[in-house]
Amino acid sequence: MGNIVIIGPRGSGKTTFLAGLAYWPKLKTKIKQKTQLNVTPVNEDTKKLQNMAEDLISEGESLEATKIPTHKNLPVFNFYIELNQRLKKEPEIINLVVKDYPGEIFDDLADYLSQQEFHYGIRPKHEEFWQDCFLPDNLGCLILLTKWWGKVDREYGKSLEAFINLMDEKQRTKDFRVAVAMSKCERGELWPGRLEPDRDIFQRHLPYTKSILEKNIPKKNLCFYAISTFGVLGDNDPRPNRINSGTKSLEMAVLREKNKWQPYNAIAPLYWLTTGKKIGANVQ
Ligand SMILES: Nc1nc2c(ncn2[C@@H]2O[C@H](COP(=O)(O)OP(=O)(O)O)[C@@H](O)[C@H]2O)c(=O)[nH]1
Ligand SMILES: [Mg+2]
Repeated sequence: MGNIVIIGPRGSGKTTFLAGLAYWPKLKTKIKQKTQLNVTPVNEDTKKLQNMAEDLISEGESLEATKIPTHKNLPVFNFYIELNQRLKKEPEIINLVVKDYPGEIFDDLADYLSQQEFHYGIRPKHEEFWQDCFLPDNLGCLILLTKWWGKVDREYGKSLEAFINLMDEKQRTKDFRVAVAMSKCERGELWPGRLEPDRDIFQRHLPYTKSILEKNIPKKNLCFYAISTFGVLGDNDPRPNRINSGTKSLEMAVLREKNKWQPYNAIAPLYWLTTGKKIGANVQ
């Protein structure tokens, strides 16, 4: 069993990412026919997510509760994943258990750092989530980041510094895997950098954030990814499979062509977080 959590700012695509995974068995595209992957939603929360996936992805609906639930009544998503890799006779099984933390948990990290610097002893907001996050049976977390311009490098860096302090305090610095992903990487400025996100996305656009992570997390426990739940229109058609919905905010988008839907790189970060082994983005 691999337990992980997903954190990231509000609107970074966390819930949509999980909805994409839950929807995988229902996906009817060419790519699905040559799939190496079987994903089965196991428990009620995950089946509910699967039922809502189409609305979440095509209509841009939000699953998030208006009020932050406590960590005890957060939905827990459980996926049974079979991965058929070439040259291997038996499929590899991953029993993934994921919690999708509300965006506020990440967004409030920066406040915690500034308070802590001035008033030693102040406990972070959402302490119970951080305790839950660093429980010993939790293998690691997927951090979804979504912006790359202006002051955001500083902001992300500060938030992650607070995150690292908490990880340290809970004595998980040595054995907690951290996968940091730029989400929605079908966006034109990011797509060419997806093959080496470490260098071409993070080093280039978020060097401060990257340096904070690299300074504090052992190399074997840190990995950078580019992912996109919506993906592009085809292997030879890099146009984003997305329409900006525009009604709510600039960051809101919906899927453009359902029958060409192919998420990009959903499995590699989950696989690494649960097994510590790397696979390519082409395993779909
Ligand atoms: N362009 C693009 N938009 C996405 C992608 N994934 C999610 N979104 C959009 O980002 C917005 C926020 O997504 P959501 O999953 O609710 O974010 P959360 O707050 O992190 O759970 C929604 O409008 C989604 O449709 C993606 O891969 N590409
Ligand atoms: Mg959400």
